[in-house]
Amino acid sequence: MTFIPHVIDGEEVESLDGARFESVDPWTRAPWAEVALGDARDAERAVTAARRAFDTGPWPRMGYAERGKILHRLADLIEARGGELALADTTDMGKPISDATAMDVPRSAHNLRFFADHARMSVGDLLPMDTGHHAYTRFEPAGVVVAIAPWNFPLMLETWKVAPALAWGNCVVLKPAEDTPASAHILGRLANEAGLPPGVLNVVQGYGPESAGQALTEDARVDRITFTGESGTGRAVSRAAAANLTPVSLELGGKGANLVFDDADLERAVRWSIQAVFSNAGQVCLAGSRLFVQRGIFDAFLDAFTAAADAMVAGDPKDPSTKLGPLSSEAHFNKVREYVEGAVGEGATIVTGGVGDGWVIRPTILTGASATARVRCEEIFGPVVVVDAFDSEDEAVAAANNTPYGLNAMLFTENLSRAHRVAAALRAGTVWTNCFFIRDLRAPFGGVGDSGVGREGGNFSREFFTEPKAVVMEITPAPRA
Ligand code: TXE
Repeated sequence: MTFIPHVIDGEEVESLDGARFESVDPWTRAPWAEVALGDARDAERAVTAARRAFDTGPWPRMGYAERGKILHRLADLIEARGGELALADTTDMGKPISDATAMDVPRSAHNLRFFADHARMSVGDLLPMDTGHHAYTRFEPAGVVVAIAPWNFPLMLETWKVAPALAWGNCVVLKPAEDTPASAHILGRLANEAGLPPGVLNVVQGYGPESAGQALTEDARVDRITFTGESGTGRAVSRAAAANLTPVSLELGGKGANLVFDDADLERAVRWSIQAVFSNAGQVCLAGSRLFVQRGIFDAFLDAFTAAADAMVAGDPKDPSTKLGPLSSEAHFNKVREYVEGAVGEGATIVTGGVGDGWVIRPTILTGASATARVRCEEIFGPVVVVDAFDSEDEAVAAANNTPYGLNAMLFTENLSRAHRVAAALRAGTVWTNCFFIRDLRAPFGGVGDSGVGREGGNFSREFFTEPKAVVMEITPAPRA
């Protein structure tokens, strides 16, 4: 069986106590790899390596251009090894290989290229003062960054965190989710090959609570923690970080609203709405899992939406024609299945969907769910959508905002004023109008309420991963002649 080690201080290593765990392929439902099971001592070893690399190594002292060259080389290697990386994520968590190849891998390379260039071209403020002084800003690396990643977009979210941290001169300890160790390990290996000095990017495998993940959040030598995962876990990470006053960036769960108005382009609204809730088998924090459709087009929309959902090819994620794979693990499959099976008792009608082969849940569309139904209120993280009709714009906005989450929302309309009005009224970190998932990496990304704390992307990543320093200078007046 394949063995997946840690990558610490430039070396591929076992856990100190030699412990291992198995990674299960959710399609075959059989273990496919043995993984080093990191604990607090392995986490401690990785932070020590990162600390040394930061305090005494060349990485934070290099110019942006030189660092950028190495990060671009890493992006080249990601592209060259795209097939292996895509297969790693597909085998670990069941995402369709076509998505991993067309989306996750190119976006991961792009994350590195974008942040390498962004850091190099970034400009700070220069503030001429009336008092005869001037002030300017230096963006100095924060130090040791811990990046804790989830399993739904393994490589893509890991690079989203690692790239800006490295580009700004930090040294990183990455802990991938226990369900998806493989692509992070390859990333660690490629980082060595690209020429990152030892200790600059360390990958510690293992679990979160009372294990490697938690130990990383409690280590006082860590300067920043960036986390993506469940909102409850975000609270635990935040509590641990507070003990050391370590700044955190938290990207948490969501229950995205998708508003389709009468005047929407129906074909476009259906196409994006399908993508929004069924891509990656709905295991997307941004999923548009609450769909509100204006009454005038409700029936026409629901017919077209249901037909498109039924047409999604479900099955073996390694088959390039598959659009919907299994859920990431047995535990997660059981959790989503319980939501679907419980929905009817909560007043819902299952328009289409239900349990498929193995750990597959087919695209599931529910109508009529009660106001307090769990399927309406909780993040399911599966291919399940609750659909409701609405009459007025105000009613739709109020319904969309009726959630503790606020990661993102979508709206479909051809009315320009309404598009801007509703985008402004929605309580969310990102609003997509007539599209979904399109990102400019300069834009802020993050959520309000239970969806997170802070923003990343472009200058927002710069603020988080650096210690901005103000330098104030007095300009001596010219001596009198
Ligand atoms: O997430 P966790 P899980 C949601 C989704 C899913 C649920 C559970 O609803 O069903 O969360 O998924 C590490 N200290 N999302 O269990 O537990 C853990 O090892 C430090 C939403 O995978 O949040 C992993 O690396 N680290 C989501 C990472 O945190 C800890 C993406 C995420 O795990 C830790 C994934 C601790 N105390 C799931 N506990 C999104 N918003 O994108 C866990 N970890």
